[in-house]
Amino acid sequence: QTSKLPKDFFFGAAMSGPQTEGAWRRFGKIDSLWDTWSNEKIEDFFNRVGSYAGNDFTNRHNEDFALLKSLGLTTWRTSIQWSRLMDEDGLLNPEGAKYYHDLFADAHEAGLETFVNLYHFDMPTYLFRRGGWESREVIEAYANFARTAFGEFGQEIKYWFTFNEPVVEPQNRYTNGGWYPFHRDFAQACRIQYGISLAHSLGVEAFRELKADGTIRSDAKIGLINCFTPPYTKENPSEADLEAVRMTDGVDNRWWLDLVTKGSLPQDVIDTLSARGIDLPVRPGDEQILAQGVVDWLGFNYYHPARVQAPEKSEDEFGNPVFAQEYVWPDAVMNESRGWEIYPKGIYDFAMTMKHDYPDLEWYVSENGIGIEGEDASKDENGTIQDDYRIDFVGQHLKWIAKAIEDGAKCRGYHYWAVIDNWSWNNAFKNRYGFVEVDLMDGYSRHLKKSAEWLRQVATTHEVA
Ligand code: BGP
Repeated sequence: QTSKLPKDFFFGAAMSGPQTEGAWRRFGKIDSLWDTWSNEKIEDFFNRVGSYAGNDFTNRHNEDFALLKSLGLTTWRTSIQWSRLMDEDGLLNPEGAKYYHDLFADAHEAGLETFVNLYHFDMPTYLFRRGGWESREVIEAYANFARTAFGEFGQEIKYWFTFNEPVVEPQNRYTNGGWYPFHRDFAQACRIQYGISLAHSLGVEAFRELKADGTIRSDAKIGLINCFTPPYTKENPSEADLEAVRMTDGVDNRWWLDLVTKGSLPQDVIDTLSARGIDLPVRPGDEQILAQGVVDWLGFNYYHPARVQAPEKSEDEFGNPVFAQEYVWPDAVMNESRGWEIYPKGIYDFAMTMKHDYPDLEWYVSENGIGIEGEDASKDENGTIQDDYRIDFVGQHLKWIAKAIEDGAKCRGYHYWAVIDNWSWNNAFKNRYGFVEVDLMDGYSRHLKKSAEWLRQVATTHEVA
């Protein structure tokens, strides 16, 4: 049965500066943590695979904008790299500013509305060395960066976001230790999550001030993007399983949802952390700062659900408290390339939670996508990648979104990650997400995959067969 999406529902492409731009140390760019970390991986450095090169977007952005347009998309999101817009003295880098003015003008010219996010895991390295999100100086530096960006692009850009997935950086850097500097320290992850919450709120405060004095256009909106992973548990859960759900939901979702709707953090989560010896570095005046964090709308990145149950051990081998343990649902359909469960209904469940708990808040799906390894092997005689699984994946998610909207969800649009293959944090170019292939062996040239024509149909008709 064909599902229909509203006429004013927008389709677009999600991207980030560090994963696409490349142009390392050009236009006055200083290093972000990704540049520094990739530097340590000598092979990638010499092959120019990393945040150095992204997907060659800086050199090809006009071609890419034309491609997005030809696929029926009307919007796109990128991030302004802090390390490109600002210098080490915290002052505007004029070359970086010109870089983004030109980029946004070209997008506009191509007929695309630009959404701007201010932070996509890309801390400037010198600020990381000064304590990162645990340092008040760095939090202030972010507020200064946000204020500078609003001042510079406030008339050009309508849709702003303070952060992409603020929960992921503390998790990947410190809870799981999978990203530089590869430590596992849950208390530190919590302190960082708290620091980002303050930075977000100061960013929103600056936005409101500059909108009130006319620096920012009057129709502009500020939001936050997060991966609000809905947690599920076993059938007939025990008290302890439900407790695992409460804390997973509390730290990953409610923390941010409360911040952006109420201007405060969930007390039950703070109390539970405190009972386990984790106290947030709260200072007098913080409550007033967090109260500024209320946004106009939200972005929701959705890739997979969380399946959690009571942990077997209450501490890991490093002495960190453990509140929940992940498990594989017996009926799970997996994307083996990424190790993520495919569960399209999760998008609907989140939509219904939003409708119920935060009924006034508008939102859009700011990322959703499937990254597959070894797509090359499926090329037909014309060299076109046969990615039917992508059609299936996106189609199913869009159908659940259509149903959610019918049932009253305030979901306004959909951005796919990543319409054009790009560089990824841990996996470089191993898993490919695009409707458009990037051929690394041929100077990053672009080629449509089979699914591109399908996307064009859907985005132009707003119908999903
Ligand atoms: C999201 C990030 C993106 C992107 C995506 C896919 O969490 O916002 O930056 O990378 O996940 O994940 P990955 O590249 O790790 O496969």
